[in-house]
Amino acid sequence: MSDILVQMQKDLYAGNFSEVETATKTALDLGMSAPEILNDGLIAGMDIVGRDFRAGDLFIPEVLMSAKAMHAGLEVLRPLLAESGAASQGKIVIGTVAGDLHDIGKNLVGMMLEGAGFEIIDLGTNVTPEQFVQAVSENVADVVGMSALLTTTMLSMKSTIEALQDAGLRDKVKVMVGGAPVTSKFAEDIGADRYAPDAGAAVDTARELVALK
Ligand code: B1M
Repeated sequence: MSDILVQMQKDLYAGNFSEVETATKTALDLGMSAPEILNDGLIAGMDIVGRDFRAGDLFIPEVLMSAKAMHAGLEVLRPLLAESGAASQGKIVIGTVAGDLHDIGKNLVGMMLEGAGFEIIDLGTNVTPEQFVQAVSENVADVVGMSALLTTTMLSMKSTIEALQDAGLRDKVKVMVGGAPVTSKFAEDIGADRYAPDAGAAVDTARELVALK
């Protein structure tokens, strides 16, 4: 792997956000593609952070600094990942479920969907079932996408699907779920239409869901 990506991973780990931002720009100048920098630099760096967080070698303030550094790199890549001249492919309401503040994966999914030509209504993090329902109704969304990173918060996906049912909207909107603890079995169990394991798959899945409407 190139030295710049190795250094980017180290800077991300250390939370050096301006260095990560600069390295992302430099890697682009060197001719690397946005997906290569994303996967082999930023996501690979965050995987190491996740491993050491789990092992108790890193603590929340340090992980927050790494997340800030990841955001700095993602912002540089955003226009490239979101590059597309295509007409709107459909409207997607997206958010991280109630009680959950993890937004890096959700943001990445949003950027990739935007790049594929979807109109994105991003509700942010800690989104309650009621907020999802209101946004789906107001925007007449084709798909609602929910992200969860915690085993405790993924249950809110089920509550949201129930709230959509109660509001009479379930047969009008497709439901896509994702996030590290989510599986296709879980998606099926809670009555979601699809599970997408990563941001690339989310694009294909969203296309498939819109075609089914
Ligand atoms: Co937290 N955290 N965290 N954390 N954190 C995890 C998730 C954890 C696995 C770490 C660990 O123990 N190894 C663990 C969860 C354990 C569990 O429930 N099984 C954990 C924990 C426990 C916690 C706290 C409870 C810690 C505490 O307070 N004691 C706390 C909870 C706060 C809350 O949300 N209420 C907490 C807090 C935090 C920070 C705030 C410090 C920070 C978040 C900052 C931010 O997001 N702005 C943070 C971080 C950064 C992580 C790790 C290290 C990295 C997550 C990440 O951004 N990954 C994470 C460990 C890990 O996952 N390796 C961890 C990179 C991102 C690109 O991947 O989000 O998986 P990911 O997204 C992927 C796919 O999952 C998928 O596509 C994305 C791109 O390919 N995807 C979708 C995601 N959403 C999708 C939606 C779709 C489709 C695909 O359709 C709609």
